[in-house]
Amino acid sequence: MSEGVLKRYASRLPLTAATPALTIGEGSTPLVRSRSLEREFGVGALYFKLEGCNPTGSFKDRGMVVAVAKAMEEGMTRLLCASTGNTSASASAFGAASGLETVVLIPEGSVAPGKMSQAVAYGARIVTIQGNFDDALRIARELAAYEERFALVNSVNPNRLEGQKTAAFEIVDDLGDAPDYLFIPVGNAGNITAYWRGFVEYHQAGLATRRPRMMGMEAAGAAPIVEGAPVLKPETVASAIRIGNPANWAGAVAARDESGGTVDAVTDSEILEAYGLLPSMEGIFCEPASAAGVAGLIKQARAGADFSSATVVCIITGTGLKDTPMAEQLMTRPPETAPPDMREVARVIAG
Ligand code: AN7
Repeated sequence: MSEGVLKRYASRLPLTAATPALTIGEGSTPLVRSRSLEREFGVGALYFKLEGCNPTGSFKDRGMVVAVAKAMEEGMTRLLCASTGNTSASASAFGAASGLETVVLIPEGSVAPGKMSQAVAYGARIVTIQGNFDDALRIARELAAYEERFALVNSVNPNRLEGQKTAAFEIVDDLGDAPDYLFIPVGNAGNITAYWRGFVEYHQAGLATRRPRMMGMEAAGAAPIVEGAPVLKPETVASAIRIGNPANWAGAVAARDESGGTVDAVTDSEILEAYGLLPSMEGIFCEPASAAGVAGLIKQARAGADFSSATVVCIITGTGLKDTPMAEQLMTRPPETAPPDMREVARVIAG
């Protein structure tokens, strides 16, 4: 039986006797070895952490379970978040599971349809904001300060990052040590901040002999950390990381600098290339934003970086089923049709 994040890592989370034992089956996601990209790009050992295997299809569930359990403990009755889609899906699920009302603010026209369907299915109040994610997050922060009993469950909530750091623990628990490099997409920069916290904590506890270089990847049209200034109109095909003013900016910079890593940008065409290589060469179907870390690895390997004796982990942050219209980008041959006759079908296949 799935134990969930709170139970598995209880001693390393900010829990008390009064924290409800909430879980919808999050955490303990697979770490799988690459079968072709590792060889193709000359990596010593390449692994993918499949965060799309969480119950709502993204890594957000790890932090959300802690944030919602703490909100319940504190007597909050409503959850509130701004989201590019995955946070709202996760908040809505945990809200439904714990009997709390959930209000989600999402940028109009920029959320993948699967993520919208999730908020609908879980019964959230959905307000589309006539602006971008950064506008929605600003309003969510103002609203949480203005109205009592709204628990803000964006990654500005410290409990979110506490939960998300457990993915770093799992990687070390699985590999027996930290990897040399961690490639990870960066949007609001909560996840890179949380992973770094997890690796540092395990290293300090003597459970890992080293800490990875943190390799954060922003989308080129939404790369405020790379450019050193907020981006007013962020644009990228990877809607999940279409964020121009990340809330955890300082955390990403600290992770980069303390680990000897980098925050780099990958173009939409680099993202879409990795988004296509993962399913066709590895059997991993993720959403475009989730391919950004892999795109960064490919970019650096092509530029001559030597990973030949390195252990590299790429975080695959969410499932491709969130954004099925995007998969049309991958279509090399449209589906064909045939009458219900074996010979006709054989003729079509032979064509
Ligand atoms: C698939 O759901 O910001 O750098 O509102 O959905 O921690 O923000 C999602 C972000 C990467 C970036 N991959 O993580 C939201 C939201 C996927 C994501 C990120 C997101 P952060």
